[in-house]
Amino acid sequence: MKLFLNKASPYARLVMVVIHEKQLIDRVELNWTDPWASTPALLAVNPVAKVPALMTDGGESIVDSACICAYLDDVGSGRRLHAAAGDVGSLSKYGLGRGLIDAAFGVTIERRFAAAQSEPVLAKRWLDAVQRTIAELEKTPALRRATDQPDIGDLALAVALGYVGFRLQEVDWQRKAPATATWFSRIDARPSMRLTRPE
Ligand SMILES: N[C@@H](CCC(=O)N[C@@H](CS)C(=O)NCC(=O)O)C(=O)O
Repeated sequence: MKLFLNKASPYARLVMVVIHEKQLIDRVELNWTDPWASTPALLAVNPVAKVPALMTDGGESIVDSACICAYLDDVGSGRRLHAAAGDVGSLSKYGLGRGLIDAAFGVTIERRFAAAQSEPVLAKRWLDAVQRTIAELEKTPALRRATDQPDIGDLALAVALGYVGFRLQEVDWQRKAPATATWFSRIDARPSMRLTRPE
């Protein structure tokens, strides 16, 4: 398999975490790619010009981190990470984790590209979403139940929170959400998280 990714992308990081959790690292060739450069190699796999994008051994491309994670869960080994039918709790966490990644990434991109001097409207909106989501995590213990067997929802939330700490330091989320920070630090100590720190 070939994975197109970059080092800062939280979407690509979630895919890498799943690759490690499913013991697939030796089966994946990593293609470090700047999606904004829209290279022909990336466009050949993903016309949307985004990372992550996966080319399977059979030559089929799978784009979007959620779809790639679902595929890797099927072809990897070990414990299943995606929710069993009817596991609403896992889907709740997964959706919230993905939403938090979207919001934090949206703020980062809006800030990078907006021409205006003042705080851009979209960045303000998405920053509010980041803060609301972290407050929700903090007041909902069921979303951060201690576990040494994290599922895809736990991993997505942890990656999202790692990205907020990496790109939106002014949010200072660990001080505002101490219970969530304690939960996060346990998951963040896993090899899959340590091996995929954003830079
Ligand atoms: N929904 C996609 C989002 C992927 C995404 O937005 N990736 C960013 C990098 S973090 C990207 O490639 N952006 C380039 C662009 O938006 O044109 C996923 O889950 O994989």
